[in-house]
Amino acid sequence: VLSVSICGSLAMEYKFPEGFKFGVASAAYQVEGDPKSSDRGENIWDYMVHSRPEVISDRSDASMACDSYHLWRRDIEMMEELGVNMYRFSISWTRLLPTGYPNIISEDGKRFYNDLIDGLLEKGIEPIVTLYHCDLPQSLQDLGGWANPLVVDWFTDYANVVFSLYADRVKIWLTLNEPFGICDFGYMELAAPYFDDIKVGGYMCTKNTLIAHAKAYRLYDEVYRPKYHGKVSLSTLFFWFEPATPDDVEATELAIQFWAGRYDHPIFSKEGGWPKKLEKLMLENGKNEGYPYPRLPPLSLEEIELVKGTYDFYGLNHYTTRLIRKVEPGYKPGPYPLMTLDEINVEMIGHPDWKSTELNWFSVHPKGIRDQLNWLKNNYDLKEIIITENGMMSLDPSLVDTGRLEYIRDYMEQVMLAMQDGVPVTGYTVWTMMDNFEWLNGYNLKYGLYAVDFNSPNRTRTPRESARFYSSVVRSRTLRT
Ligand code: BGP
Repeated sequence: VLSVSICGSLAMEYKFPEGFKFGVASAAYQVEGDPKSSDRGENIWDYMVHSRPEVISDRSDASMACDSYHLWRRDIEMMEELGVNMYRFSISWTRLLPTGYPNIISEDGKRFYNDLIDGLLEKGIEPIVTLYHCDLPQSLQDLGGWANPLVVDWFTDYANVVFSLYADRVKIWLTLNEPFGICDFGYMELAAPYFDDIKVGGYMCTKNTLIAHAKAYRLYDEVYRPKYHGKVSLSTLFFWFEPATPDDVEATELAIQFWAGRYDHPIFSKEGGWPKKLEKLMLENGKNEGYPYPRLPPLSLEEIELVKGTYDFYGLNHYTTRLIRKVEPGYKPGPYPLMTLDEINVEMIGHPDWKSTELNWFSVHPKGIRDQLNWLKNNYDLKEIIITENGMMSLDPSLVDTGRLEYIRDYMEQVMLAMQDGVPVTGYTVWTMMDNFEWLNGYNLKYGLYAVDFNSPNRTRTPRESARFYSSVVRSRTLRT
Protein backbone atom coordinates (compact mmCIF):
# COMPACT_ATOMS: atom_id res chain seq x y z
CA VAL A 1 0.00 0.00 0.00
CA LEU A 2 1.26 3.47 -0.88
CA SER A 3 -0.27 6.66 0.38
CA VAL A 4 0.32 9.97 -1.34
CA SER A 5 -0.87 13.33 -0.10
CA ILE A 6 -2.57 15.28 -2.87
CA CYS A 7 -3.72 18.82 -1.99
CA GLY A 8 -3.84 17.88 1.68
CA SER A 9 -6.12 14.86 1.20
CA LEU A 10 -4.68 11.40 1.45
CA ALA A 11 -4.76 9.38 -1.78
CA MET A 12 -4.14 5.69 -1.36
CA GLU A 13 -2.78 3.19 -3.79
CA TYR A 14 -3.34 -0.54 -3.34
CA LYS A 15 -1.72 -3.30 -5.34
CA PHE A 16 -3.72 -6.53 -5.70
CA PRO A 17 -1.68 -9.64 -4.98
CA GLU A 18 -0.48 -11.93 -7.74
CA GLY A 19 -3.19 -14.48 -8.57
CA PHE A 20 -6.08 -12.32 -7.32
CA LYS A 21 -9.03 -12.84 -9.69
CA PHE A 22 -11.26 -10.13 -11.10
CA GLY A 23 -14.59 -11.05 -12.58
CA VAL A 24 -18.08 -10.13 -13.64
CA ALA A 25 -21.24 -12.11 -12.96
CA SER A 26 -24.53 -12.90 -14.63
CA ALA A 27 -27.41 -15.37 -14.31
CA ALA A 28 -28.97 -17.39 -17.12
CA TYR A 29 -32.54 -16.16 -16.73
CA GLN A 30 -31.50 -12.53 -16.51
CA VAL A 31 -29.43 -12.45 -19.72
CA GLU A 32 -30.00 -15.41 -22.04
CA GLY A 33 -33.50 -14.92 -23.44
CA ASP A 34 -34.88 -17.16 -26.17
CA PRO A 35 -37.20 -19.62 -24.51
CA LYS A 36 -39.06 -20.10 -27.82
CA SER A 37 -36.72 -21.02 -30.66
CA SER A 38 -34.68 -23.41 -28.52
CA ASP A 39 -36.22 -26.34 -26.67
CA ARG A 40 -35.75 -24.77 -23.27
CA GLY A 41 -38.51 -25.88 -20.90
CA GLU A 42 -40.63 -23.57 -18.76
CA ASN A 43 -39.29 -22.48 -15.39
CA ILE A 44 -40.87 -20.76 -12.38
CA TRP A 45 -40.00 -17.27 -13.57
CA ASP A 46 -41.51 -17.89 -17.03
CA TYR A 47 -44.64 -19.18 -15.36
CA MET A 48 -44.88 -16.32 -12.89
CA VAL A 49 -44.30 -13.46 -15.34
CA HIS A 50 -46.85 -14.88 -17.74
CA SER A 51 -49.51 -15.78 -15.21
CA ARG A 52 -49.03 -12.67 -13.05
CA PRO A 53 -47.53 -9.93 -15.25
CA GLU A 54 -48.46 -7.29 -12.68
CA VAL A 55 -45.76 -8.44 -10.26
CA ILE A 56 -42.99 -7.16 -12.56
CA SER A 57 -42.70 -3.40 -12.11
CA ASP A 58 -42.55 -2.63 -15.86
CA ARG A 59 -44.69 -5.66 -16.83
CA SER A 60 -41.80 -6.93 -18.94
CA ASP A 61 -40.51 -10.47 -19.29
CA ALA A 62 -37.18 -12.12 -20.02
CA SER A 63 -38.13 -13.73 -23.32
CA MET A 64 -35.32 -11.85 -25.04
CA ALA A 65 -33.49 -10.19 -22.11
CA CYS A 66 -29.93 -9.41 -23.32
CA ASP A 67 -30.19 -12.12 -25.97
CA SER A 68 -26.96 -13.66 -24.68
CA TYR A 69 -28.22 -16.95 -26.09
CA HIS A 70 -27.23 -15.51 -29.48
CA LEU A 71 -24.83 -12.75 -28.43
CA TRP A 72 -22.54 -14.68 -26.08
CA ARG A 73 -19.53 -13.97 -28.33
CA ARG A 74 -20.13 -10.26 -27.84
CA ASP A 75 -20.34 -10.92 -24.09
CA ILE A 76 -16.90 -12.51 -24.18
CA GLU A 77 -15.59 -9.53 -26.15
CA MET A 78 -16.82 -7.25 -23.36
CA MET A 79 -14.94 -9.33 -20.82
CA GLU A 80 -11.84 -8.91 -22.95
CA GLU A 81 -12.46 -5.16 -23.06
CA LEU A 82 -12.68 -5.16 -19.29
CA GLY A 83 -9.64 -7.40 -18.95
CA VAL A 84 -11.29 -9.67 -16.37
CA ASN A 85 -10.04 -13.20 -15.89
CA MET A 86 -13.18 -14.87 -14.56
CA TYR A 87 -16.83 -14.98 -15.58
CA ARG A 88 -19.49 -16.22 -13.23
CA PHE A 89 -22.60 -17.39 -15.08
CA SER A 90 -25.33 -19.90 -14.38
CA ILE A 91 -26.72 -22.84 -16.27
CA SER A 92 -30.43 -22.82 -16.97
CA TRP A 93 -31.78 -26.13 -15.65
CA THR A 94 -34.54 -26.30 -18.29
CA ARG A 95 -32.23 -25.32 -21.14
CA LEU A 96 -30.21 -28.42 -20.42
CA LEU A 97 -33.02 -30.66 -19.14
CA PRO A 98 -36.22 -29.34 -20.76
CA THR A 99 -38.48 -31.58 -18.64
CA GLY A 100 -36.52 -30.92 -15.44
CA TYR A 101 -35.47 -34.60 -15.34
CA PRO A 102 -32.37 -36.19 -16.84
CA ASN A 103 -34.43 -38.41 -19.17
CA ILE A 104 -33.96 -35.85 -21.94
CA ILE A 105 -30.78 -33.84 -22.33
CA SER A 106 -31.18 -31.01 -24.81
CA GLU A 107 -28.59 -31.16 -27.59
CA ASP A 108 -29.02 -27.45 -28.07
CA GLY A 109 -28.51 -26.67 -24.37
CA LYS A 110 -25.47 -28.93 -24.25
CA ARG A 111 -23.92 -27.19 -27.24
CA PHE A 112 -24.73 -23.70 -25.95
CA TYR A 113 -22.84 -24.12 -22.67
CA ASN A 114 -20.04 -26.06 -24.36
CA ASP A 115 -19.46 -23.19 -26.77
CA LEU A 116 -19.62 -20.60 -24.02
CA ILE A 117 -17.16 -22.47 -21.79
CA ASP A 118 -14.76 -23.14 -24.66
CA GLY A 119 -15.06 -19.53 -25.84
CA LEU A 120 -14.13 -18.25 -22.37
CA LEU A 121 -11.21 -20.63 -21.96
CA GLU A 122 -9.82 -19.67 -25.37
CA LYS A 123 -9.56 -16.10 -24.08
CA GLY A 124 -8.02 -17.12 -20.77
CA ILE A 125 -11.19 -16.34 -18.81
CA GLU A 126 -12.02 -18.82 -16.07
CA PRO A 127 -15.66 -19.95 -15.93
CA ILE A 128 -17.29 -20.02 -12.50
CA VAL A 129 -20.51 -21.90 -12.93
CA THR A 130 -23.61 -21.62 -10.76
CA LEU A 131 -25.86 -24.66 -11.08
CA TYR A 132 -28.98 -22.92 -9.84
CA HIS A 133 -29.79 -19.22 -9.99
CA CYS A 134 -33.54 -18.87 -9.28
CA ASP A 135 -34.95 -20.81 -12.25
CA LEU A 136 -36.56 -24.07 -11.07
CA PRO A 137 -38.30 -26.14 -13.76
CA GLN A 138 -42.04 -25.45 -13.51
CA SER A 139 -42.64 -29.22 -13.84
CA LEU A 140 -40.90 -29.64 -10.47
CA GLN A 141 -42.62 -26.63 -8.93
CA ASP A 142 -45.90 -28.30 -9.77
CA LEU A 143 -44.80 -31.12 -7.46
CA GLY A 144 -43.97 -28.77 -4.60
CA GLY A 145 -40.63 -27.37 -5.76
CA TRP A 146 -38.06 -26.54 -3.08
CA ALA A 147 -40.57 -27.34 -0.32
CA ASN A 148 -40.70 -31.00 -1.39
CA PRO A 149 -37.78 -33.09 -0.02
CA LEU A 150 -37.69 -34.89 -3.40
CA VAL A 151 -36.04 -31.76 -4.75
CA VAL A 152 -32.83 -33.15 -3.31
CA ASP A 153 -32.88 -36.02 -5.83
CA TRP A 154 -34.05 -33.80 -8.68
CA PHE A 155 -31.22 -31.36 -8.01
CA THR A 156 -28.54 -34.01 -7.56
CA ASP A 157 -29.55 -35.71 -10.82
CA TYR A 158 -29.35 -32.36 -12.61
CA ALA A 159 -25.99 -31.56 -10.97
CA ASN A 160 -24.68 -34.93 -12.09
CA VAL A 161 -25.54 -34.16 -15.72
CA VAL A 162 -23.85 -30.76 -15.53
CA PHE A 163 -20.71 -32.14 -13.86
CA SER A 164 -20.50 -35.00 -16.35
CA LEU A 165 -20.62 -32.57 -19.26
CA TYR A 166 -18.42 -29.72 -18.06
CA ALA A 167 -16.32 -30.69 -15.03
CA ASP A 168 -13.38 -31.43 -17.32
CA ARG A 169 -13.17 -27.68 -18.01
CA VAL A 170 -14.96 -25.91 -15.17
CA LYS A 171 -12.99 -25.91 -11.93
CA ILE A 172 -15.03 -23.59 -9.72
CA TRP A 173 -18.66 -24.45 -8.99
CA LEU A 174 -21.45 -22.82 -7.01
CA THR A 175 -24.32 -25.19 -6.35
CA LEU A 176 -26.92 -22.59 -5.39
CA ASN A 177 -27.15 -18.86 -5.65
CA GLU A 178 -28.49 -17.39 -2.43
CA PRO A 179 -30.69 -19.96 -0.71
CA PHE A 180 -32.07 -17.01 1.29
CA GLY A 181 -33.37 -15.63 -2.00
CA ILE A 182 -34.75 -19.00 -3.09
CA CYS A 183 -36.66 -19.61 0.13
CA ASP A 184 -37.21 -16.39 2.04
CA PHE A 185 -37.84 -14.21 -1.00
CA GLY A 186 -39.62 -16.97 -2.92
CA TYR A 187 -42.05 -17.62 -0.06
CA MET A 188 -42.57 -13.96 0.89
CA GLU A 189 -43.80 -12.78 -2.52
CA LEU A 190 -40.47 -11.25 -3.45
CA ALA A 191 -39.45 -13.76 -6.12
CA ALA A 192 -40.85 -16.79 -7.96
CA PRO A 193 -42.70 -18.97 -7.04
CA TYR A 194 -44.17 -15.89 -5.34
CA PHE A 195 -45.85 -17.67 -2.45
CA ASP A 196 -46.94 -16.21 0.86
CA ASP A 197 -45.95 -19.22 2.93
CA ILE A 198 -42.68 -18.50 4.68
CA LYS A 199 -43.38 -20.44 7.87
CA VAL A 200 -44.22 -23.77 6.24
CA GLY A 201 -43.04 -23.97 2.62
CA GLY A 202 -40.32 -21.39 3.20
CA TYR A 203 -38.65 -23.19 6.09
CA MET A 204 -39.01 -26.58 4.40
CA CYS A 205 -37.21 -24.94 1.49
CA THR A 206 -34.46 -23.75 3.86
CA LYS A 207 -33.75 -27.31 4.92
CA ASN A 208 -34.08 -28.78 1.43
CA THR A 209 -31.67 -26.28 -0.16
CA LEU A 210 -29.05 -27.25 2.43
CA ILE A 211 -29.44 -30.97 1.81
CA ALA A 212 -29.51 -30.50 -1.97
CA HIS A 213 -26.33 -28.43 -1.83
CA ALA A 214 -24.63 -30.99 0.39
CA LYS A 215 -25.58 -33.95 -1.82
CA ALA A 216 -24.32 -32.17 -4.94
CA TYR A 217 -21.09 -31.27 -3.12
CA ARG A 218 -20.57 -34.87 -2.01
CA LEU A 219 -21.35 -36.16 -5.49
CA TYR A 220 -18.62 -33.92 -6.90
CA ASP A 221 -16.29 -34.92 -4.11
CA GLU A 222 -16.68 -38.63 -4.72
CA VAL A 223 -17.05 -38.89 -8.47
CA TYR A 224 -15.52 -35.82 -10.09
CA ARG A 225 -12.94 -34.35 -7.75
CA PRO A 226 -10.47 -37.27 -7.98
CA LYS A 227 -10.25 -36.66 -11.72
CA TYR A 228 -10.75 -32.92 -12.11
CA HIS A 229 -9.62 -31.36 -8.81
CA GLY A 230 -12.13 -28.50 -8.82
CA LYS A 231 -13.74 -26.55 -5.99
CA VAL A 232 -17.39 -26.40 -4.94
CA SER A 233 -19.35 -24.08 -2.70
CA LEU A 234 -22.44 -21.86 -2.88
CA SER A 235 -23.15 -18.12 -2.84
CA THR A 236 -24.71 -16.56 0.24
CA LEU A 237 -26.65 -13.32 0.10
CA PHE A 238 -25.41 -11.56 3.18
CA PHE A 239 -26.61 -8.11 4.11
CA TRP A 240 -24.30 -6.80 6.79
CA PHE A 241 -26.03 -5.64 9.97
CA GLU A 242 -24.97 -3.13 12.59
CA PRO A 243 -26.78 -2.32 15.83
CA ALA A 244 -28.82 0.90 15.71
CA THR A 245 -28.07 1.52 19.42
CA PRO A 246 -25.93 -0.24 22.04
CA ASP A 247 -29.17 -1.87 23.15
CA ASP A 248 -29.49 -3.67 19.83
CA VAL A 249 -26.23 -5.63 19.87
CA GLU A 250 -27.80 -8.96 20.75
CA ALA A 251 -30.66 -8.45 18.29
CA THR A 252 -28.11 -7.73 15.59
CA GLU A 253 -26.24 -10.98 16.16
CA LEU A 254 -29.56 -12.79 16.00
CA ALA A 255 -30.42 -11.02 12.76
CA ILE A 256 -27.09 -12.15 11.29
CA GLN A 257 -27.90 -15.70 12.32
CA PHE A 258 -31.43 -15.52 10.98
CA TRP A 259 -30.43 -14.06 7.63
CA ALA A 260 -27.12 -15.77 6.89
CA GLY A 261 -26.43 -18.19 9.75
CA ARG A 262 -29.58 -20.20 9.00
CA TYR A 263 -27.94 -21.15 5.70
CA ASP A 264 -24.26 -20.85 6.63
CA HIS A 265 -24.01 -22.32 10.10
CA PRO A 266 -24.99 -25.86 9.03
CA ILE A 267 -22.33 -25.77 6.29
CA PHE A 268 -19.47 -23.61 7.54
CA SER A 269 -19.46 -23.82 11.35
CA LYS A 270 -17.42 -26.43 13.24
CA GLU A 271 -20.42 -27.93 15.08
CA GLY A 272 -22.85 -27.81 12.16
CA GLY A 273 -26.65 -27.79 12.48
CA TRP A 274 -28.92 -24.78 12.97
CA PRO A 275 -27.55 -21.83 14.96
CA LYS A 276 -28.53 -22.84 18.51
CA LYS A 277 -30.05 -19.60 19.80
CA LEU A 278 -32.04 -19.12 16.64
CA GLU A 279 -33.36 -22.67 16.66
CA LYS A 280 -34.57 -22.25 20.22
CA LEU A 281 -36.15 -18.88 19.57
CA MET A 282 -37.97 -20.12 16.48
CA LEU A 283 -39.33 -23.08 18.41
CA GLU A 284 -40.67 -20.73 21.10
CA ASN A 285 -42.16 -18.46 18.44
CA GLY A 286 -43.99 -21.42 16.95
CA LYS A 287 -45.34 -22.42 20.38
CA ASN A 288 -46.52 -18.87 21.04
CA GLU A 289 -48.46 -19.09 17.80
CA GLY A 290 -50.04 -22.36 18.95
CA TYR A 291 -47.73 -24.47 16.82
CA PRO A 292 -46.06 -27.06 19.06
CA TYR A 293 -43.49 -28.40 16.58
CA PRO A 294 -40.33 -26.71 15.35
CA ARG A 295 -41.15 -24.67 12.27
CA LEU A 296 -37.52 -24.84 11.25
CA PRO A 297 -37.52 -28.55 10.36
CA PRO A 298 -35.12 -30.44 12.62
CA LEU A 299 -31.88 -31.74 11.14
CA SER A 300 -31.10 -35.32 12.12
CA LEU A 301 -27.59 -36.22 13.27
CA GLU A 302 -26.96 -37.81 9.86
CA GLU A 303 -28.17 -34.67 8.12
CA ILE A 304 -25.98 -32.46 10.29
CA GLU A 305 -22.96 -34.58 9.32
CA LEU A 306 -24.02 -34.69 5.67
CA VAL A 307 -24.19 -30.90 5.39
CA LYS A 308 -21.28 -29.90 7.62
CA GLY A 309 -18.07 -28.98 5.83
CA THR A 310 -19.49 -29.13 2.30
CA TYR A 311 -17.44 -26.22 1.02
CA ASP A 312 -14.06 -25.54 -0.52
CA PHE A 313 -14.37 -21.75 -0.25
CA TYR A 314 -16.95 -19.17 0.78
CA GLY A 315 -18.92 -17.39 -1.98
CA LEU A 316 -20.14 -14.00 -0.79
CA ASN A 317 -22.81 -11.82 -2.40
CA HIS A 318 -22.62 -8.48 -0.62
CA TYR A 319 -24.64 -5.39 -1.51
CA THR A 320 -25.46 -3.30 1.51
CA THR A 321 -25.50 -2.76 5.26
CA ARG A 322 -28.58 -2.08 7.38
CA LEU A 323 -29.00 -0.99 10.96
CA ILE A 324 -30.89 -3.39 13.20
CA ARG A 325 -33.39 -2.13 15.72
CA LYS A 326 -35.51 -4.19 18.10
CA VAL A 327 -39.28 -3.86 17.65
CA GLU A 328 -42.28 -5.07 19.62
CA PRO A 329 -43.88 -8.33 18.48
CA GLY A 330 -46.59 -7.60 15.94
CA TYR A 331 -44.93 -4.37 14.79
CA LYS A 332 -46.17 -3.47 11.31
CA PRO A 333 -43.44 -3.26 8.70
CA GLY A 334 -42.94 -0.30 6.39
CA PRO A 335 -43.73 -0.48 2.66
CA TYR A 336 -40.95 -3.01 2.15
CA PRO A 337 -41.67 -6.39 3.74
CA LEU A 338 -37.96 -6.93 3.60
CA MET A 339 -37.48 -4.22 6.17
CA THR A 340 -38.75 -6.39 9.02
CA LEU A 341 -37.62 -9.78 10.17
CA ASP A 342 -40.71 -10.55 12.20
CA GLU A 343 -39.51 -13.99 13.27
CA ILE A 344 -36.97 -12.26 15.51
CA ASN A 345 -38.75 -8.93 16.03
CA VAL A 346 -36.24 -6.60 14.48
CA GLU A 347 -36.42 -3.94 11.84
CA MET A 348 -33.81 -3.06 9.26
CA ILE A 349 -33.29 0.64 8.74
CA GLY A 350 -30.78 2.92 7.06
CA HIS A 351 -28.28 5.20 8.77
CA PRO A 352 -28.82 8.94 8.33
CA ASP A 353 -25.14 9.39 7.35
CA TRP A 354 -25.08 6.64 4.74
CA LYS A 355 -25.77 7.51 1.16
CA SER A 356 -29.00 5.92 0.01
CA THR A 357 -29.78 4.60 -3.45
CA GLU A 358 -33.21 5.12 -5.04
CA LEU A 359 -34.49 1.93 -3.40
CA ASN A 360 -34.62 2.42 0.31
CA TRP A 361 -33.31 -1.01 1.30
CA PHE A 362 -29.96 -0.27 -0.30
CA SER A 363 -27.51 2.09 1.44
CA VAL A 364 -23.92 2.67 0.42
CA HIS A 365 -21.67 1.82 3.37
CA PRO A 366 -18.38 0.43 2.06
CA LYS A 367 -16.92 -0.36 5.49
CA GLY A 368 -19.72 -2.91 5.94
CA ILE A 369 -18.00 -5.34 3.60
CA ARG A 370 -14.75 -5.18 5.58
CA ASP A 371 -16.56 -5.78 8.86
CA GLN A 372 -18.50 -8.63 7.33
CA LEU A 373 -15.41 -10.28 5.86
CA ASN A 374 -13.77 -10.09 9.28
CA TRP A 375 -16.88 -11.59 10.88
CA LEU A 376 -16.70 -14.50 8.44
CA LYS A 377 -13.02 -15.02 9.20
CA ASN A 378 -13.68 -14.98 12.95
CA ASN A 379 -16.72 -17.26 12.90
CA TYR A 380 -15.89 -19.92 10.32
CA ASP A 381 -12.79 -21.80 9.34
CA LEU A 382 -12.24 -20.39 5.85
CA LYS A 383 -9.20 -20.79 3.66
CA GLU A 384 -10.64 -18.82 0.79
CA ILE A 385 -13.40 -16.31 0.17
CA ILE A 386 -14.50 -15.31 -3.33
CA ILE A 387 -16.74 -12.28 -3.59
CA THR A 388 -19.22 -13.67 -6.07
CA GLU A 389 -21.38 -10.52 -6.32
CA ASN A 390 -20.97 -6.87 -5.39
CA GLY A 391 -22.41 -3.94 -7.26
CA MET A 392 -24.72 -0.99 -7.26
CA MET A 393 -28.22 -0.53 -8.57
CA SER A 394 -29.63 2.65 -9.98
CA LEU A 395 -32.76 3.72 -11.76
CA ASP A 396 -30.60 6.09 -13.81
CA PRO A 397 -29.63 4.51 -17.15
CA SER A 398 -27.00 7.19 -17.93
CA LEU A 399 -23.53 6.24 -19.13
CA VAL A 400 -21.95 8.63 -16.64
CA ASP A 401 -22.54 6.49 -13.57
CA THR A 402 -20.33 8.21 -11.03
CA GLY A 403 -22.25 6.68 -8.11
CA ARG A 404 -21.56 3.14 -9.33
CA LEU A 405 -17.91 3.92 -10.08
CA GLU A 406 -17.42 5.29 -6.56
CA TYR A 407 -19.30 2.35 -5.05
CA ILE A 408 -17.01 -0.16 -6.77
CA ARG A 409 -13.89 1.86 -5.93
CA ASP A 410 -14.80 2.27 -2.25
CA TYR A 411 -16.01 -1.32 -1.75
CA MET A 412 -12.85 -2.68 -3.41
CA GLU A 413 -10.78 -0.53 -1.08
CA GLN A 414 -12.52 -2.08 1.92
CA VAL A 415 -11.94 -5.54 0.47
CA MET A 416 -8.25 -4.66 0.25
CA LEU A 417 -8.27 -3.48 3.87
CA ALA A 418 -9.96 -6.71 4.92
CA MET A 419 -7.20 -8.62 3.15
CA GLN A 420 -4.70 -6.61 5.16
CA ASP A 421 -6.64 -7.68 8.27
CA GLY A 422 -5.86 -11.25 7.21
CA VAL A 423 -9.11 -12.26 5.47
CA PRO A 424 -8.27 -14.70 2.66
CA VAL A 425 -10.15 -13.04 -0.24
CA THR A 426 -8.94 -14.41 -3.57
CA GLY A 427 -11.36 -12.87 -6.05
CA TYR A 428 -13.83 -10.07 -6.62
CA THR A 429 -16.82 -10.16 -8.97
CA VAL A 430 -18.96 -7.23 -10.05
CA TRP A 431 -22.71 -7.69 -10.32
CA THR A 432 -23.13 -7.19 -13.15
CA MET A 433 -21.45 -7.01 -16.51
CA MET A 434 -24.47 -5.46 -18.26
CA ASP A 435 -27.98 -4.31 -17.48
CA ASN A 436 -30.36 -7.23 -17.52
CA PHE A 437 -33.77 -8.47 -16.40
CA GLU A 438 -33.60 -7.51 -12.71
CA TRP A 439 -36.27 -9.87 -11.46
CA LEU A 440 -39.32 -8.03 -10.04
CA ASN A 441 -37.80 -4.74 -11.20
CA GLY A 442 -37.79 -5.83 -14.84
CA TYR A 443 -35.59 -3.57 -16.95
CA ASN A 444 -36.09 -0.48 -14.77
CA LEU A 445 -33.25 -1.25 -12.45
CA LYS A 446 -29.69 -0.96 -13.77
CA TYR A 447 -26.67 -2.70 -12.30
CA GLY A 448 -24.53 -2.90 -15.44
CA LEU A 449 -20.98 -1.84 -16.14
CA TYR A 450 -22.39 -1.82 -19.68
CA ALA A 451 -25.71 -0.25 -20.59
CA VAL A 452 -27.95 -2.34 -22.81
CA ASP A 453 -30.40 -0.81 -25.25
CA PHE A 454 -33.43 -3.05 -24.75
CA ASN A 455 -35.21 -1.33 -27.65
CA SER A 456 -32.58 -2.24 -30.22
CA PRO A 457 -33.06 -5.59 -31.93
CA ASN A 458 -29.40 -6.46 -31.37
CA ARG A 459 -29.41 -5.37 -27.72
CA THR A 460 -26.52 -2.91 -28.20
CA ARG A 461 -24.14 -2.88 -25.25
CA THR A 462 -22.25 0.35 -24.38
CA PRO A 463 -19.65 0.74 -21.62
CA ARG A 464 -20.39 3.12 -18.78
CA GLU A 465 -17.79 5.16 -16.88
CA SER A 466 -17.75 2.41 -14.23
CA ALA A 467 -16.66 -0.10 -16.91
CA ARG A 468 -13.68 2.08 -17.83
CA PHE A 469 -12.81 2.50 -14.18
CA TYR A 470 -13.08 -1.21 -13.35
CA SER A 471 -11.06 -2.07 -16.42
CA SER A 472 -8.26 0.31 -15.38
CA VAL A 473 -8.10 -1.29 -11.93
CA VAL A 474 -8.12 -4.80 -13.38
CA ARG A 475 -5.47 -4.07 -16.00
CA SER A 476 -3.09 -2.29 -13.63
CA ARG A 477 -4.02 -4.55 -10.69
CA THR A 478 -3.91 -1.30 -8.78
CA LEU A 479 -6.65 0.60 -7.01
CA ARG A 480 -6.26 4.32 -6.46
CA THR A 481 -8.66 6.16 -4.17
C1 BGP B 1 -28.63 -10.82 -6.22
C2 BGP B 1 -28.95 -11.84 -7.28
C3 BGP B 1 -28.72 -11.33 -8.65
C4 BGP B 1 -29.11 -9.88 -8.86
C5 BGP B 1 -28.80 -8.96 -7.70
C6 BGP B 1 -29.57 -7.68 -7.73
O1 BGP B 1 -29.26 -11.13 -5.03
O2 BGP B 1 -28.14 -12.99 -7.13
O3 BGP B 1 -29.35 -12.21 -9.55
O4 BGP B 1 -30.35 -9.74 -9.40
O5 BGP B 1 -29.09 -9.56 -6.47
O6 BGP B 1 -30.84 -7.90 -7.21
P1 BGP B 1 -32.09 -6.97 -7.32
O7 BGP B 1 -32.44 -6.84 -8.75
O8 BGP B 1 -33.17 -7.66 -6.54
O9 BGP B 1 -31.71 -5.65 -6.71
